Amino acid sequence: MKQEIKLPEIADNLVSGFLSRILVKVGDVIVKDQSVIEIETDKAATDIPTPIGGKIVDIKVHAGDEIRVGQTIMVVESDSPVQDVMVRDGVPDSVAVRDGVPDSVVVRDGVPDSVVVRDGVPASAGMTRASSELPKSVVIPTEVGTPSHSTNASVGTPSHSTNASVGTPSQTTNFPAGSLVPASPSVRRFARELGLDISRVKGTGKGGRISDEDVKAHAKEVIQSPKVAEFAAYAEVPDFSKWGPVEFQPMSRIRTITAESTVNSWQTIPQVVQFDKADITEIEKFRLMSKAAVEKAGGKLTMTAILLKLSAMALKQFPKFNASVDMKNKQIIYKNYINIGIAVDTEQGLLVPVVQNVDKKSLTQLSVELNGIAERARNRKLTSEEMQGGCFTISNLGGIGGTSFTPIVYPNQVAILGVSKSAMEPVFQDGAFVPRNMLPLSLSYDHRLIDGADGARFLVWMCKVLEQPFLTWL
Ligand code: CAO
Repeated sequence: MKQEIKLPEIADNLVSGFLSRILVKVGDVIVKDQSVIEIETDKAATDIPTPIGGKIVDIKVHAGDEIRVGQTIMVVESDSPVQDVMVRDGVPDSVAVRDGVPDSVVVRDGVPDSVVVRDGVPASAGMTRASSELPKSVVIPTEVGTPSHSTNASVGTPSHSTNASVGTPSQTTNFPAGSLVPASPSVRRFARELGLDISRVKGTGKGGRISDEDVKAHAKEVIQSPKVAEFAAYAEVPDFSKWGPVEFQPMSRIRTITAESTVNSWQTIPQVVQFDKADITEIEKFRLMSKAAVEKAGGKLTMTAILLKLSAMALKQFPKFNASVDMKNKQIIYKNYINIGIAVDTEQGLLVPVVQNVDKKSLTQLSVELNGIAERARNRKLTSEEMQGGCFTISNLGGIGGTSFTPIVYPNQVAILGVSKSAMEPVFQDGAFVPRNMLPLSLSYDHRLIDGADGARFLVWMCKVLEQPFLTWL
């Protein structure tokens, strides 16, 4: 009996694809699930399997054709009835899959041939169910043996996440790598999306069959692993005592939070740093002149206090910098208040207390408040309220030294101002070199929201206002 093989559904909302290759010819005897053509979409190149076996009597399509879902591809002489085949993400529901890779896909360097890679990033890379549903502060480590194309969450992340499963509870591998794991393609796909190695999942079904629930249970186990919670499970460290004496010190709470927060930022925020230098010669004269008056009020008029004041003005001028990116709901949250975090170096580590409503306070008030929170931070007297609600952060390392650095944007903020040590420099002005006090600034920002031109404008504005503060009167 002659039967038609049609193009099955490949992925959600995909109605057609381009035929890149025909993998069989008229007269071939094919078996069920054998790949017969290769379809290319804007996402990937995918092998299409036949839902029935038989002898090919006609091929209705040509390489280069655009083929629509449901269109007849070929005709076979077969006794078995055609069953619907669902192909999603390149994995037909009935194709045997090893380690998340369909049997029919050639794998080179860990990347299946059929995955289109652009600029070193698989075309399917992006926000996954896994990354959008997981708690913000927890990173699910990528497991060893998971094909790199399927681990969206790991694209562009530091390499420490690539062998993260070492030492996690999922160490108990149920199936040796390369063996056939009893799980349906949709379950495999789900595990892949979570960045999990299916061969490590314990199947609770008949004959060890793995279900969605088993994958979820495994993911939960990985997340709740104490080592993951402490971010110490990215990779097992070598035994350094092989090369010399070592000492162990448990990580403090502050160090742990700093590690978690910086990893979270580094992995979720694409950051760009803009550099500039401000001529603070005049403002420095003003600072020294006004120091005594501020001291009388109980404050210390430093460059940090001045930058607090001017940053609040800049945030009003450039509201994008006073916003947060909410990828889950695809929205930008603009704040109508201005709270600025100040990085404080303490013996226990870095703390970032927040000065509230900076725009509503005078320079003297800010100097007093800054003095107070920096002191409370160093004496470990900050309340949890004083550590919350920051919209933007200033990190001034100029009291210590250095010519420039690249601060890391705090999670849920979009920019941070780094300040290095000011110094007298020869500046070419009106045909001659003149000594000017120059302050190096670096602005790290979240490129998801802020474009390069925005970053440059913000910093140029800050420099201008530091040079001529009366510009803010206009
Ligand atoms: N260039 C030159 N001198 C500077 C300066 C700069 N950018 N910033 C501060 N100074 C000077 C101050 O004027 C002060 O000099 P005097 O004692 O002669 O007046 C001296 O350095 C010390 O300043 P300070 O630290 O007491 O006060 P501050 O308000 O400038 O800074 C604070 C407060 C809390 C920001 C700072 O003490 C601090 O902890 N800095 C470290 C921040 C940090 O660790 N950042 C890294 C975080 S990771 O991104």
